[in-house]
Amino acid sequence: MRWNMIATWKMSIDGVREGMELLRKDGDICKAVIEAVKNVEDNEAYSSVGYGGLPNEDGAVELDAAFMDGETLDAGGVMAVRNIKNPVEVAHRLSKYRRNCFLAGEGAVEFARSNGFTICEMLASSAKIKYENTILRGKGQNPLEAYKEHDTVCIIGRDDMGRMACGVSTSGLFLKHPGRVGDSPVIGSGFYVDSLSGGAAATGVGEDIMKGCLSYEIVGRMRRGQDVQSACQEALDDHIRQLESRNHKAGSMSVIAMDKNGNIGAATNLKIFPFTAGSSSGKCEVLAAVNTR
Ligand code: SD4
Repeated sequence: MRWNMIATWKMSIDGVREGMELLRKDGDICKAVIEAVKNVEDNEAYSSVGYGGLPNEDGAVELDAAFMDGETLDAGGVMAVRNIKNPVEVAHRLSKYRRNCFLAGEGAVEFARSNGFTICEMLASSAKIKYENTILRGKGQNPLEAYKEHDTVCIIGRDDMGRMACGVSTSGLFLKHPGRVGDSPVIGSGFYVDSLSGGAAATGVGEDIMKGCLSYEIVGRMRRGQDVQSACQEALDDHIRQLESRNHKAGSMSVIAMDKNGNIGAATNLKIFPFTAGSSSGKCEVLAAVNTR
């Protein structure tokens, strides 16, 4: 089956539906991917992305996001930004430049402000309560661990002509150090897409994902002719083995990928990693990744 969109976690299902609808009407895969990611960013219920995201150790929500156009290889990202409503939109704008494509902290926020992007408080009351419960009473989500059942949103899209794009967005690890940057906005680690080969993206413990440049590794395998599912499984498995050979117990890591023809794959070292896939024919499904361990 050929798909037009693959996205991390079940939480992305409404975004994928919205993105697919837009692709049918408008035909622009970049816009479709951005709208799909924004749908997740705007939903307060998801405590790992955008509004509703859990804060860092100072109680501030700091977001990472990136965008890549698989046709041109244009890529941009924002890192550790506060008060930006839809960081993926800013990442998309930055991807249009030849220089200054990845901006961090205040410089990124200043760019967003002066270019008319919406600036607002991103700490939702639900996230503030979880923060206070954890700090004061040690209850709830474990700090500095990936989330259970949802996490970073990563979406890879492909139109029926084969143009591909990828968007990612996250609030990163709960109670992270201010300024901490995960894999998500780091090209080749959290995401990579090339319409001539395919795209891949990762979710989980960013520090461990970055050590394997996992997304680029998966796309490289597809470029060399490996099929999308075994590229996901073998890249993840080899990387975990590399970490273990240095006595490093790997944190949770899950990957999704789509090849240049719209075939999809996914792998995880979690017991369960649900992901979403959509097609321009209106089909939208939640599927389970292959566990490599
Ligand atoms: C990161 N891979 O920042 C992302 C995801 C995350 O809790 O941390 N989610 O490491």
